[in-house]
Amino acid sequence: MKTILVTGATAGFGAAFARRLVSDGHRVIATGRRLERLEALAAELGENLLPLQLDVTDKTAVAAFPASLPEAWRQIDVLINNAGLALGLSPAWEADLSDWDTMIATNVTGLIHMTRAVLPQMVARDDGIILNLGSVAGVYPYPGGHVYGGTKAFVQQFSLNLRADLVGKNIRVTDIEPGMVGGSEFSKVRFDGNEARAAAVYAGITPLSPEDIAETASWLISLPRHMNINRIEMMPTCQAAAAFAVKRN
Ligand code: NDP
Ligand code: 8X3
Repeated sequence: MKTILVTGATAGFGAAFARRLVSDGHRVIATGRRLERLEALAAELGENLLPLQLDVTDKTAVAAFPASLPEAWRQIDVLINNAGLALGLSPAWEADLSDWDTMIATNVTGLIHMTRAVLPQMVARDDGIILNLGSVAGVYPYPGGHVYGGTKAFVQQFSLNLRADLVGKNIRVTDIEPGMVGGSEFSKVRFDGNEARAAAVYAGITPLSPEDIAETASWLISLPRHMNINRIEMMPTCQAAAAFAVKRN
């Protein structure tokens, strides 16, 4: 049984990680800003889920978080840096600067502070797993992806660079890089609560599901200690990387 800290467990992938990993026999510390959602998960999943409110952009709270855990939960075996968001899809020259700041504060600064808070105890034990949620948006550009894609490119390179520091240690780091995943609040958040616009993103296709991403995390966590998967890029079969933009006269 591992103790697994999941950020952003109030919806989407994070809630799917909690359900799958508790059913795999692990214990999950489920965090996010909407405490009532975490408490509902605890009511559903029982004593192996610990619901705790945490905003990853609150640097002080993140730094204090590991030591503030109940003693029996203080050894974090797996950190899943999942909390993240895309805001808007306007071209760069029209994008809202505060949206850009929020994406960087959450997807980049939140993720690195969370990692820095948990990593020392993993190094001291020479054991641990960090799963970061990157995206195909960090590899392939698309119109309106600007800062969101930039944050996910950061997550990929940060993940690879962590392994450079950790070489020789039994601490694994994987960047999980999904393409289109439905069944989460991702597009609703991106389009500022516009449900119709969010639904249109997945109209007529079968995207990946949060459960598919949880299946991947479950597999990664089950691997032998000596085996590090650096990156996993995954897409639904309805999606492929095939776009070069060409503007003709
Ligand atoms: P959701 O919007 O469904 O979930 C995002 C989660 O992040 C929520 O639980 C939200 O909780 C949490 N979150 C947002 N801001 C903060 C914050 N400041 N502090 C703590 N938690 C926060 O999206 P997904 O499940 O789809 O996305 C999960 C991750 O996967 C993200 O990093 C996303 O970029 C990435 N991803 C998503 C893809 C997709 O197509 N869906 C594809 C590739 C990657 P709360 O608001 O309660 O705090
Ligand atoms: C989410 C996938 O293609 O909307 O990271 O950027 S995409």
